Amino acid sequence: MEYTNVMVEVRGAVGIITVNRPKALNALNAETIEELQRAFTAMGADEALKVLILTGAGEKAFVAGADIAAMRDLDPLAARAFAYKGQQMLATIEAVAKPVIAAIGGFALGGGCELAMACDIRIASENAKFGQPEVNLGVLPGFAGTQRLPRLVGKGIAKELLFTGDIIDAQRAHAIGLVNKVVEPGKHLESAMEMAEKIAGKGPLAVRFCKEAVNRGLEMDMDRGCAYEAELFAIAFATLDRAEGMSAFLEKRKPVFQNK
Ligand code: DAK
Repeated sequence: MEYTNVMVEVRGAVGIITVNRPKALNALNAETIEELQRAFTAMGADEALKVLILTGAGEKAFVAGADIAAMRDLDPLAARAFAYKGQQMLATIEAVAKPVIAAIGGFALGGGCELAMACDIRIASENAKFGQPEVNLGVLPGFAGTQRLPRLVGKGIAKELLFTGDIIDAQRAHAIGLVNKVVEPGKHLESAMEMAEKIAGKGPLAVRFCKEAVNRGLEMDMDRGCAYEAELFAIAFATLDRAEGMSAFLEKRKPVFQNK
């Protein structure tokens, strides 16, 4: 598959997707969004891949936001098409049936912060910076930042960041729960790989059901969420991997999961 703004790489059971426009700090134009959509759809459907990592090329940025130069002259209809493209791409990341880890070095601003929030887990380098600076441009976040940020960090802190447009460092992002882990400068991809390989060794269907249970369950009340979990638990009992996992434990050996 041909890509211009994105690079894809496979390392064992891990697929790495890199936004590759370092001269524009990996800002998202329509072509990049469309290529990310294709890359996540293709790697999401590849059964050999158990975990995906999303990162940005160069040392300065994960993604510095939507491409302001490309957005400036959009008419309302083109802006709507751009919004749909972006929303569809983030929905694809969220729905892909395997974990997606964002490995963040440098700026994750605006659409870049929203992209990171659509991933399941965020690992940041100490030099990473986060923010929703859209109010500086006279707009509000358009890739669901007003929805995902409060769900991750709570209403009060989300409003502070949205209203002020402040840019925060990796330590504060960690303290408020925006990122899972902060690592030495430049080690974000390595650390994401380590976590990806650990997850790739687990029962892939069980991991997939965990992602589905958390994502869907959070849209439900507690009773329905628990009922949904019970349904997925029942389905897990129909898998070969469940039988293998339990037998391996009782036989004191490592399980060999088949994704079946
Ligand atoms: N778009 C386009 N180009 C960008 C960019 C961006 N977001 N961010 C940086 N660049 C470009 C710069 O123009 C510069 O290009 P050249 O001048 O070299 O050609 C190059 O990258 C290097 O940037 P700087 O020279 O500015 O580097 P500095 O280290 O001085 O500053 C910075 C780094 C990240 C603080 C600064 O570049 C900056 O403030 N960038 C803008 C950050 C920002 O405001 N991001 C939010 C963008 S708004 C929507 C959905 C989503 C969105 C909107 C609508 N719909 C549903 C319709 C999302 C909106 C956003 O993300």
